[in-house]
Amino acid sequence: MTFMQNPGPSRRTVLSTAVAGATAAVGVAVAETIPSLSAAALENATAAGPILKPLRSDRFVLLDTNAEMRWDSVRTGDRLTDQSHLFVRNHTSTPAIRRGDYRLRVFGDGLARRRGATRRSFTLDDLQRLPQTELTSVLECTGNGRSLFTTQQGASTSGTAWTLGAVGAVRWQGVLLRDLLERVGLAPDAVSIQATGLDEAYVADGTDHGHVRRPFGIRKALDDALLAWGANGQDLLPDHGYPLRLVLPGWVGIASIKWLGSLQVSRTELSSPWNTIFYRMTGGAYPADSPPLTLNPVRSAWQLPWRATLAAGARHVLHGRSWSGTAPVTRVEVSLDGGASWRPTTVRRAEHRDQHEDGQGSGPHDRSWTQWSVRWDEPTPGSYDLLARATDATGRTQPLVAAYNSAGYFFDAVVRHPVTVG
Ligand SMILES: Nc1nc2c(c(=O)[nH]1)N[C@H]1C(S)=C(S)[C@@H](COP(=O)(O)O)O[C@H]1N2
Ligand SMILES: [Mo]
Repeated sequence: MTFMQNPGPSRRTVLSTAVAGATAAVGVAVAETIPSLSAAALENATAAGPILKPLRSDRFVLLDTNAEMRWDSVRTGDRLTDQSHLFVRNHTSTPAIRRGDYRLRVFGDGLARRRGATRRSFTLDDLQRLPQTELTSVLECTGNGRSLFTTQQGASTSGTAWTLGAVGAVRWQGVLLRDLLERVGLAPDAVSIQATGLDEAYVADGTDHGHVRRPFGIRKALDDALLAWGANGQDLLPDHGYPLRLVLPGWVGIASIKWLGSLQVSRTELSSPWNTIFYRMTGGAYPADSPPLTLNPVRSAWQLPWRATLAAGARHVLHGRSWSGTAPVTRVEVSLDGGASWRPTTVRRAEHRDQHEDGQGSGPHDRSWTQWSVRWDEPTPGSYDLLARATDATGRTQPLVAAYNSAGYFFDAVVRHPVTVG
């Protein structure tokens, strides 16, 4: 997958629009929802907690050091997920990092050997002088939907018991990793890059695994990997990686390392516990050497409370969203009778195109989720399971049963969403 020429808006138009939008949006968000996190407060922050942003109970469900978005709080008009509503997955705690102290270190034997000084430590100002890019992607935890292995398939797993809310769609602002690597210089035989976070070391069951980090291949690095300082036109919130995070579009959430401290570029394959122990399939029918997980599967959710009550005899329009790590979702069918019969939905693609400042990298990528709706006229009283099944542009779809694995990754089965009509 490469970017293609795009005769779309000029780079200046795109960026000045984005900056103007950002200024307006930040003012609103700071005043209304995050009063304690003004720009000044971010610079002077000293305290760190598991999660710093407000977590209203009508928006989030708290799960240990994590928080998931409630699907019944998603409004149809909101195509993207505001950071104030975005799920948080923290292995430890959100660190307080001052913009002025921040440096991204780039090192390793996969960098070209050059005479003289090569810049290998970047401030945020340095990075923001490189060509800027905007892209939209769905950020989703590998374990999203995990609790459904238990509630729907009667199997027990380890890990955070998410329902379906460890997901959001975000328009990111940043610099493509390939633009940074071009400037630093890449060895022709570089194969692997390891991204490491600045949050504290992760200790589990008495084992210190070190800083959260995960390697990825050079192909993804040179394709669409983004170093992001902005989300939907605002600075990243501390919980989402301020001042800089990696974004690997379409890939499992763990690949998008927050509070990015360093990138090790290597001529040999790198590894970390996050691709050897965690985030690969174990148990069930999987072989012992199942590879590290990369692309997310296809999933769907209804914008309804779990066990929602709907009025009998009324005319309803039900809404939901579907997404896939591989390609846009193009078709969604639903069953309103527990799977006995299926009908098509009306789908609305969001059409978020990438925008690259130098005009060269602008591409036809569109990796946001797909919104859909279906009418349900005059249902009769009773208990129902609502089912939604999405298919992406490559033909990948959702099975009726998700493949069991002991860590509960990739619950991609069609979910049976219970509602009562009364
Ligand atoms: N440094 C660091 N990066 C991280 C994590 C973390 O705990 N530390 N969690 C990962 C996981 S498992 C997920 S799903 C996403 C969640 O991103 P969010 O909290 O911004 O929604 O961040 C990833 N990046
Ligand atoms: Mo995750």
